[in-house]
Amino acid sequence: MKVVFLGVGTNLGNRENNLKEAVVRIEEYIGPVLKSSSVYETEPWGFQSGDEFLNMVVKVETKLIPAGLLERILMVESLLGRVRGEKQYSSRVIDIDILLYEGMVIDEKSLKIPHPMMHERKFVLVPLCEIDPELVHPVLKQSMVSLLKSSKDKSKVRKCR
Ligand code: PH2
Ligand code: MG
Ligand code: MG
Repeated sequence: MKVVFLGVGTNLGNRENNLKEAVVRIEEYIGPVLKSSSVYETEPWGFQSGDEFLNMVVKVETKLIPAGLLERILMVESLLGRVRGEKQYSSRVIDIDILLYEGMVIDEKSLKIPHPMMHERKFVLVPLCEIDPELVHPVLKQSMVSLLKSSKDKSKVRKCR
């Protein structure tokens, strides 16, 4: 069994419901959720939109290898109604990202682990710190709490439940 951290985000439709549905489908298709963070309302990062996000992080146990995990994530995203456009960033009903997979480092075109931008994003670091502040980034060799302290991200991240 492997332990993975997934970032979950939504800024369209019934956001609370989208998160709940995502967690149910993660348990069904990926593995048991060992821990989940609070839900945070966060400003769109990297693009302009009036639709704020709800973000959370879950710690999941899984038998899946990284490629299989990615496949299941894409399946769960489309099950929840995700349609992918051409733009790099746009509003979406659900986004599930692999943040960390054990201490593994993968740098392939279709799959990069750790998530290449996780350390720059408060909407990831704040919930990660809530679950496991001492968790060490396998490339940067710094804990989540130290990454958060040195983060330059000024965007708003507010705990809502
Ligand atoms: N996801 C993005 C781009 N920007 N901003 C926030 N606040 N939350 C997200 O989940 C998010 C984002 C790309 O996946
Ligand atoms: Mg994302
Ligand atoms: Mg994604």
